Amino acid sequence: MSRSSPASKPLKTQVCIIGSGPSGLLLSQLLAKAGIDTIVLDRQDRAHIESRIRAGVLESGTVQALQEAGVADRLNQEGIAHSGFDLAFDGDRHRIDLASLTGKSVVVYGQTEVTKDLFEARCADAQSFFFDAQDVTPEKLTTNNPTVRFVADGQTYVIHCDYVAGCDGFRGVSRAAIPEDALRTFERVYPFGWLGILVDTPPVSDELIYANHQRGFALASMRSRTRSRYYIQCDSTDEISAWSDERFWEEFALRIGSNAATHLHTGPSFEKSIAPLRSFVAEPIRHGRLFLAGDAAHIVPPTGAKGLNLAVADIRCLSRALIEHYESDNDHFLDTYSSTVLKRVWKVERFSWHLTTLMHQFPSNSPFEKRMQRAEFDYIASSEAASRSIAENYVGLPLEWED
Ligand code: FAS
Ligand code: PHB
Repeated sequence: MSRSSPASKPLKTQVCIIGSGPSGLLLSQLLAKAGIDTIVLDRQDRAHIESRIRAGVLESGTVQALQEAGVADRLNQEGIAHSGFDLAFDGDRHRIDLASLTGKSVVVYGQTEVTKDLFEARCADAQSFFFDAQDVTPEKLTTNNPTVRFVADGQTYVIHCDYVAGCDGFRGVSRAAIPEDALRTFERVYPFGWLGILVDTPPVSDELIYANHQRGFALASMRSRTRSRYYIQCDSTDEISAWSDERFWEEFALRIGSNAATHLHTGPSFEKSIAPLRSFVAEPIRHGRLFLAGDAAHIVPPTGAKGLNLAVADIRCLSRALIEHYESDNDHFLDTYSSTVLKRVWKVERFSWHLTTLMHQFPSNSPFEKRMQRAEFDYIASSEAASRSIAENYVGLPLEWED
């Protein structure tokens, strides 16, 4: 099944969106609400995209964007508001009280659910999708008539459009369509990964716990009050086959701290995956009529729970810019999209890099650097100002246009 729209649909649209992850789906939803026509392409099918286990924490700005997009009914019912989270160091715990430090909270609701809610809305709206699209090739991007060529059902199509939104993730084709001499990239690959599991047991704690232990990082998260999401730092060369549930539980219990471990409900995992950690930014994120958003433009290590939230922030800016163009013939926001979005992206990259550096065991760290990590934890635990800095980044920085 590669198309959900009748073959008679013209292959001409206002905005061609490459990628139907959260970025592409939210963009098509926000543009549709403004009467702007889109075609969405993905090289996978809907079931595959909905099955990917990714993020779990939504900033208030993300919740607001999903509510404005009209896709937040289930989120409002099932999302769990969290007014704080714990940082732990070798068993010592400090709660970052988001509500008292910022007046805001975050909501625990899986990216899988966000994606399902967006697909429901887009399909109900007869969105033109092409799934299993292969050889997707954006062309003529520096002209006023860009095209996107692709193959589906064995046929070659060419979409003629006004703009192309590159929402195709880190390994997509959009960023690759920008000539090398027009693009700069910045990258930090971390010397470890995250091994994550999903298990249908009550979470070890009511709130998230980020733990730095001498054996490595661990994170206790959740998807609901009966479904837990746990992570431990692992070697970047680790294989899932080397991690039985028993080995995972033993390691997780040690790292999360004895106090928390007494409340740990183990059980059989039904999802287990290893994600590499990297920081990555591409500059600029516009090339002619191509605009990059989400993971196509940047990657953050998941320590700060920012990947999905950053993608949504990009789309809030890109949708506003495109709507201003079509409704008011005003290209100011399109022309400033890259500089405006990247200014906030770098601030979020900094926070995610900082929390990753603070909370993980780095093989190359000297005893002095390990002491620096502990000293920073003790400083955060003893300083309202330092805790507030963590808190205001965690709940989400304002969009640059809100300043
Ligand atoms: P996505 O990668 O989600 O979507 C891109 C879409 O483009 C995909 O559906 C893909 O099939 C499609 N595509 C790719 N190439 C294409 C092509 N050539 N043609 C057509 N379509 C193409 N973030 C957090 O906040 N917390 C987390 O815990 C967390 N964990 C993560 C774990 C993993 C393994 C990964 C990879 C990411 C994780 N992230 C996490 C970040 C993640 O949530 C992303 O930020 C989020 O998915 C970004 O959404 P998109 O920009 O839509 O990109
Ligand atoms: C998750 O629940 O998947 C999650 C939560 C917070 C993070 C990363 C992942 O920082």
